[in-house]
Amino acid sequence: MYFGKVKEQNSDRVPPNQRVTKGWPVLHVGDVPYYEKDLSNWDLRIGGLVERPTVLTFEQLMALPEMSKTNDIHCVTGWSKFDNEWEGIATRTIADHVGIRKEARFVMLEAEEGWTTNLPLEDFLAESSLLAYKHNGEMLTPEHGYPIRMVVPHLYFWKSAKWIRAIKFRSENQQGFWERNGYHMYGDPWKEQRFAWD
Ligand SMILES: Nc1nc2c(c(=O)[nH]1)N[C@H]1C(S)=C(S)[C@@H](COP(=O)(O)O)O[C@H]1N2
Ligand SMILES: [Mo]
Repeated sequence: MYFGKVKEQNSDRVPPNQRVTKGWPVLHVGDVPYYEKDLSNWDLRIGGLVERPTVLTFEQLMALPEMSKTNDIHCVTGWSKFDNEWEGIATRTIADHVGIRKEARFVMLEAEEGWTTNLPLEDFLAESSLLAYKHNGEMLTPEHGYPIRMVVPHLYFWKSAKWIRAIKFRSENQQGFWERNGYHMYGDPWKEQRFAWD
């Protein structure tokens, strides 16, 4: 049977105006934090509209059940990277640990140096969302978010905070760093929601 010109491989996996990269670009504002394996001063604060505001040490976080997910990521600057295997903690596990109150509708993620990004609670809790510490079998490098980064693969990758230090549950949707600087409040790559006016 003849199907005509072979369809561009994986074209249904590439959101509009993205190109697939094999490498893994490093993208952020500010300085990379280097912990030199000493995480004694590191913690993750989980608060806002929760039943049990919690501060987790790295060890306490590692004691939570782990999971792995494989997915594609899409950066707003135009690159996509396929088949990233992440290991970490399901956001659902975090949510159960602190007990999210019913008024909570949105989440603010806070990283080192006060960098922030916002997303709806539903997207934070999506089955594919996780707090990751490994990528393709290796601990994250400092440049890619060591010790822990957020991964929300179904939104543009700026929602996936590297060096995450706090998760705050909110009733209102507030702007994070890039959202204040003209980027979209939601950031769906399939709808090309790059900028506030998209
Ligand atoms: N803390 C922090 N996280 C961040 C950013 C940042 O500037 N600071 N940039 C975001 C953007 S725009 C992208 S595309 C991804 C890049 O992740 P990578 O460098 O591991 O590819 O991190 C996201 N997370
Ligand atoms: Mo990005």
